[in-house]
Amino acid sequence: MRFNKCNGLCGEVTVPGDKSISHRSVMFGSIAEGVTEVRNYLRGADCLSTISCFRKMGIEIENRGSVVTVRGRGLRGLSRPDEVLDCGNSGTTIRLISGILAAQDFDVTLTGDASIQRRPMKRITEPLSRMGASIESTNGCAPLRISGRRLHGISYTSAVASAQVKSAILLAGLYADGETRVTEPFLSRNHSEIMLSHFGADVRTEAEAAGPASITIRPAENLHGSLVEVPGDISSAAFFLCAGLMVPHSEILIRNVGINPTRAGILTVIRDMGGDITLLNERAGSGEPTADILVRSSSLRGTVIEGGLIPTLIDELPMIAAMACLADGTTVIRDAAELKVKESNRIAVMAQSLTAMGADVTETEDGMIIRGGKPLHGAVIDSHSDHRIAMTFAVTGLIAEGETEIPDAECVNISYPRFYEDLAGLMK
Ligand code: SPQ
Repeated sequence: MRFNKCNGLCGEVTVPGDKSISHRSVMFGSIAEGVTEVRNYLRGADCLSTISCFRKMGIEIENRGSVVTVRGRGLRGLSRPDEVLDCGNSGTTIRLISGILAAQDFDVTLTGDASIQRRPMKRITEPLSRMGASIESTNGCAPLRISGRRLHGISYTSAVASAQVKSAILLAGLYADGETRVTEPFLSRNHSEIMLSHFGADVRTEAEAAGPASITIRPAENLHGSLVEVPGDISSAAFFLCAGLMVPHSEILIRNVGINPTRAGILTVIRDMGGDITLLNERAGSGEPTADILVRSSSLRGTVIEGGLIPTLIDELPMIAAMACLADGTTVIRDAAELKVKESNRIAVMAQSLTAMGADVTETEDGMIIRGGKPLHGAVIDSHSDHRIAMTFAVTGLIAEGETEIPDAECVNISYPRFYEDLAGLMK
């Protein structure tokens, strides 16, 4: 796909449902009793992988339009799949399902695409093994061969603030003897805690402001199916937020965006950079706060992004890094080494690709230093089949001189199948 300089982006856009919340609604609905109705389910490839895995374990899941209905069979109601469970490109699917499968009374193998088979799984297999799980892996990566076992609660301190690690352990904790406690250096996205409570689990959080957080779960007798209204994904909205700020003469209203504070760090960064955004119509749905966001083109200044802010905007950092190229002054991103183990090494890919477009970017061990203000020019960008990289450069191509080409642009299907149509719909 090719992108050229644009004169302005104007109008309204409604981004698709939140990926993290969509995954969890089907997973938790499958092990709950009764029906879970999910509205605004994300129909991206990752969330379809989650549906496919649970169908293979005997769960009836209807998928009509944006409503998904899950007929849960209870904590012990999954059946042994006849085949390997393919999690596709989805880290959330493979890591969270592992926590559930560790406690079943059958054996199962989980795998995924080439990217998933490179991503680290020791971060979940190690704590789950401590709980009594039996998991074999190849050099700490997928495929994972899980033999269900009786589990016991543990108190675990995670080196990384990762919602996938935390959620895998909490899900195993539902089945364990005794309490399970996970401590993370900073609170990562808390959709599992919110939704598990909503489904009747006993989950408690103790979090220090900008410090460690501990989450405790008690074993459950059962969960009850529920209605889940999925807000729009702030990680998808991020591309329009930054596009609106970066492209001159723009004004975009982004409707129904989830603004859970554990996800909304990008709003803090935009304000720190002097960006013009306004939150309208703030409301709460299924425990997840939502708002419409109005964004206008702005002159931006550099900032420092670090510490406890990082987990609240981890997936937005590629887009933020590109936006920082336009800012006055230097932007420093640190404490973000986790970016190296996503769908691609997002530090290396961003530094190389932005440099190819003329930006002044230095790659560091745990982030980037971006000296803003250098004019950007078009380039051919290898997205490494990473949806967030492809969307970042589609937006960056709108402010560069000349043409930007993204050859494997269709990888946006992972989280935002209509992305290019929605972006084109805003062009003047
Ligand atoms: O699911 P996957 O592939 O890991 O997706 C990504 C993404 O960019 O969409 C990361 F590559 O999002 C993760 C996110 O980075 C989704 C997620 C979740 O739903 O729990 C949590 C974050 O990962 P982590 O490792 O920090 O928990």
